[in-house]
Formats: sequence, C-alpha cells, structure tokens
Amino acid sequence: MKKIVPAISGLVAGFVAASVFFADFTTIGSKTTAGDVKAKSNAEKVYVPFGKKDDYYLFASGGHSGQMFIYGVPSMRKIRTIPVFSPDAATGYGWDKESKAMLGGYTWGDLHHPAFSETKGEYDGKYMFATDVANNRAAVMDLKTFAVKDILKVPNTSGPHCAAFVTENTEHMFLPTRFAVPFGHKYASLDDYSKTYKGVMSVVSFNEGNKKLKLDYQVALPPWSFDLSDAGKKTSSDWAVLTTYNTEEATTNMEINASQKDRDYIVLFNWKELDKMVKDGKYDTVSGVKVIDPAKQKGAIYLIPVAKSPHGVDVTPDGKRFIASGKLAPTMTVFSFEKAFDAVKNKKFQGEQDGIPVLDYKSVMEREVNPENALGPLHTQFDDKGFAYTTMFISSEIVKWNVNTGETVDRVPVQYSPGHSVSTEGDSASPDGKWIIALNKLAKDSYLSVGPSHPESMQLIDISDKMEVIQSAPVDPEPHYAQMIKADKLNPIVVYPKDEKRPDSVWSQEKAHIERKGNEVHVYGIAMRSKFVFDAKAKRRDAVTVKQGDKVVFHITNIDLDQDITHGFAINSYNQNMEIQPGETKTMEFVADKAGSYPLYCTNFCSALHQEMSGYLLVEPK
Ligand code: CUK
Ligand code: CUA
Repeated sequence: MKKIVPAISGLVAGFVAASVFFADFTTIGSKTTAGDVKAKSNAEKVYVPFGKKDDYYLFASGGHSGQMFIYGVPSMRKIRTIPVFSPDAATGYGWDKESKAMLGGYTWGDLHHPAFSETKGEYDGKYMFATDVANNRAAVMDLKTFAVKDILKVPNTSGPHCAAFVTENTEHMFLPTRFAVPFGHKYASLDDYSKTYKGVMSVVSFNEGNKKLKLDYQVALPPWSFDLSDAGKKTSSDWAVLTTYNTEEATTNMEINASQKDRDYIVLFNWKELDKMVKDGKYDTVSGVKVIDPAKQKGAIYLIPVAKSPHGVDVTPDGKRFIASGKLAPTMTVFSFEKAFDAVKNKKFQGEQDGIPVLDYKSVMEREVNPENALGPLHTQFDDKGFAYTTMFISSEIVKWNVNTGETVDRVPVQYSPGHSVSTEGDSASPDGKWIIALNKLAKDSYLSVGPSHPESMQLIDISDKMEVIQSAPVDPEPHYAQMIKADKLNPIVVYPKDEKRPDSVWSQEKAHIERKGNEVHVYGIAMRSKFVFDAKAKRRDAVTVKQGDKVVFHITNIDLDQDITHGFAINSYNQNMEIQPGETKTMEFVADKAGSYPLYCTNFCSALHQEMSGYLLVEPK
C-alpha cells in the first residue's frame, strides 16, 4: 500500500500539517504562548519516568522486514524487535537448529497483521499470531517468552494477506489468499485463470498443548483477491467476513482492470457450518488437504455487494455490525449482521456468483457513511463509547464517527497517509478508548533525515476526549497493522524453567562433554559468566577439535539462572551465531567444511569478563 498517491496526499497533508504545527508550537519572542503550555501538558501525558513502566504494549507488524516491533505506550519507546519470519542476527534467530527449521529456508517474510489470542472476545495475553504474505506462512508467538513457537507453511495459497484474525475463543484463524493460484502452485496459462486458478482460504487452528498450528481444511473460493477479514463477536461469533477485490478476475494491468465493476463483494461465512461440513465428510481431498467447494456445499458462504475494491472490514465490539472501508470509494458501508442473518434465512438473494448466493445489498446494508472531503478510507477501529475511527489514506486524517448515526464527530490530521490505526484493546469486545495510534505510510519531514528513504511514522492520539495528536515516533518499515494490549495482561517469564527432561541440556560444568558418532560430533556444553565449558575432562575445557567435514552439533545450556543474563555463542568466520537466554538450551548444527583455527565467543556483553568469554573451534584438515 506504500506510496501510491503521494501527490494528492502530500498536498493535502502538507497544508494541514503546516497549519497544525504553526498553531501549536510557535513561540513569539521569549513569551510563553498557549502553544508552549499545550506542548508541556502533552509531554506530561506521555512521559514515563525511569522506574515506571508503560501502560500498554504495542505489537507493530514489521511488514517486509518479517519481524514484529514491540513498543511501550504512551511513551512510544521501542522496546525490542522480535523476529518472526526473517532471520535476525541480533538474536541468532534462524541460525540455531530449531528456528532454522521453523523458517524453512526462507530469508524474508512480509508480516501484515498481528492478532492476539482471545478468550470470550477479550485479549487473553497468551499468544500472538501473524501471517506471512511473502511465503504463505502462519506463526505463533508465546507471550511468556516472546519467542516464536511454530511456523506453519500453508499450501495452495499465495499470500495470506487477509489474515490473521482470530475467532472469539481462538478456535480458528482464517487465511484467505491475496493472489489466486492453481492448486499445488501448478503451471497453468493465465488464459485459463477463471477456470483453473483458485482463491483458497485456509482454516487454521492452534493447539495449546503442543503449541503447534494446524491446517484444518481449505475453502476453494473463486480466483479473487481477498484483502482483509474480521471474525464476528457475541451474536455473530460463528461468522466471519472478508473483503474482496478483482472479482473481475483480471490477470494483467490490475490497476485498471481490477477496478472495472462498480461493486466487489464481502464474503460472509459461518465457520461453524464449515467445520460441520468437514465433520460430515462434505469435502474433496486435494493432495492430502480437505477442500470445501462452496458451489457444491451450500449453506455456509454468502456474498454481499460492496462499493468496488474495498480494503478493511471491521466488526464492531458488540458484534452487531461490520464496516467496509471504500479505499477507492470515499465511503464506509455499515452492514448489519442481524439483517444478514435474516436475508440468509429468508433467501433474500439478488443472484448467484460462481455458485455462491449473493445477498440483496439493500436488505443487509444499514448505512453508507461519507464524511465530507474525507478520501481513501482504509481501516476502522473502535472505542468504548460506540464511536468508530477510520483512517483516511488520501486526505491524511483520522475521522471519528458515530456508528449508530453515521454522523462525523471529530477529525484530526496525521502526518501522513495513514494505513491502519490501532486503538487500545481495539479489536477486543471491550476497547478501552484511551489511545489510538495512526500507522502512517509516509513520514516525509517529520524526523532527522537519513537520506531519501524515510521511516514510517506512528502518531499517538489521545481519544479520551477531543482527538489530539500527542506524540510521534519513527518505526522501521513497515507496520501495516498493530495490536495494543494492557501491559498487566502479559506476564513474561524472567528465566526459562530448568528443563531437566530436555535430553541435550547440561546443568553443571562438570557434566559438559563431547560425544563422537562417526563423523558427527555432539558437544554438550554450558555457558555461564564468563566462560564456555564444552568438555569438563579436557585439557582445554573451552576448545573443541573436529575433523574437516565433520557435522558439528553444539548443544549449549545457559546455566546462569539470573534475570537478563543472556549469552551469545558465535563462531568467527563460520557465519554462526545464536543467543541462549537464561535457563535455555539451544542447538547449533553445521558442517565444519573449512579447516583451520576459529575463535568462538559470547556476543552478549554479560559481565566485566565478557571479552574473556571465548574459546576455539579447531578443524583439522583432511
Ligand atoms: S493492509 Cu497495509 S494499510 Cu496489509 Cu492491513 Cu491496509
Ligand atoms: Cu556471555 Cu558475554
């Protein structure tokens, strides 16, 4: 979505920004102005003194960095980068055996939408889910450790942009594809697109026991692009909605050809019905995957016409309505679940498309909302008072409006071109209405320049009363969406519990040893302040000698069970590095194909003798 209409938004936003900045921050002579007083009171709102903690965690998607950025709110201080779909040198994610296997050889990802696990529609603070548009993966992060526990590779699909959004009790995540492909990514001419290509939606669940994600089944939707989705809540909790574009099924020159028709669709589906169909055997098996064909299996999926090429669709916290944002049309369309259920029940169809019933627009639509001069509505968030907040990409602002009446209540310019915004607990059944953060695609002149490419920008807006931009923070490319949760809902551990059952962990220096099996060398070692011990009985306890061509497997346990005492384990010239957190055991596996003498060392500054925390890997030539 980046930088598609810079000319218009630049003009509008630049003008608005200039007036805002002059109004608020100009000082005249040495006199204190109203602007100074305002700036001071705003600064106080976001100042979190040392020793105090922020009220909220912000999990911002890292877009094509494949990572997740953790910020504190209201300070807007960045706390950490958590790697998800891309290797990360800082933590060795993607180098140790486990994370390397999880990444499956991919070196980048495109993470758009993070989603918290939910219980009864509330963020429960247990897990964070995300999907990868680049390489069709879904991931789960355990919020006790902020570590990714599993990555699932999804077949038959190309870019689950539409995800991740979870159902009310985290029963499912739906991963509809952005790009249609033939099953199995088989070759097929684009001339056969409408016949052979499919817009597959994957239905995934998470097993808390083994912390694994699982592909339950897929639905073979028409070859359209599925853009955003949201799951129902309360009375609509069995249902979910998706937006589509390119129902034209264009295969070239999309910019023009995918916007031909006046209307695209919202897909409305009952996932409990889909689950039931699978249980009743109403599916085909394609390459081992259960696939539902909606043209054959009726009664779970419906289409609702909507102004062309919509972007976001968001369910209200009470679960009664869903709001589609027009993107190309300057309109937010409010639909009623109750009316939709009635239309389904009484078959108020205006036709069929690809064998799927199309619900009568007027019977389901409640209101079209067109705030004056607001252009490019993309995504909507909510507060605790029944108000909706929609980002306007082109007119660079957030518009606050009344969901019941459609009336515009307030609007605030942002700098510039917001994609999503995120409000405090905004996707839960009870948003708390304190803050909203605009996730802006363009920063332009907001920060010290680092050359032609600028960071994206997040702006913190107080929504407790009249909307006001309070604070602004640069962020690496590119947060599409984010989630904000009350900090006290999370309870991360300080030290990994000592896992005596893990077969390769070693809990004392004396037990460190090396085992050789043919050309495999297993090192069961420890890391502690300020040394490595690989072989307790050896003359040099911190050196390992192998033969060129040996497979070397280091199993290292950090036996420093102290807060924040993390060790790194890196081998010079061998492109190997991993972090071992307190109480953790990690495995590094590689073939020692280069003969020579290679220092190894700790990469995290762990004590005054950190520099001394080193040793050698000696590889005898063949
Ligand atoms: S998308 Cu980026 S602004 Cu991927 Cu949720 Cu709308
Ligand atoms: Cu361990 Cu530095």
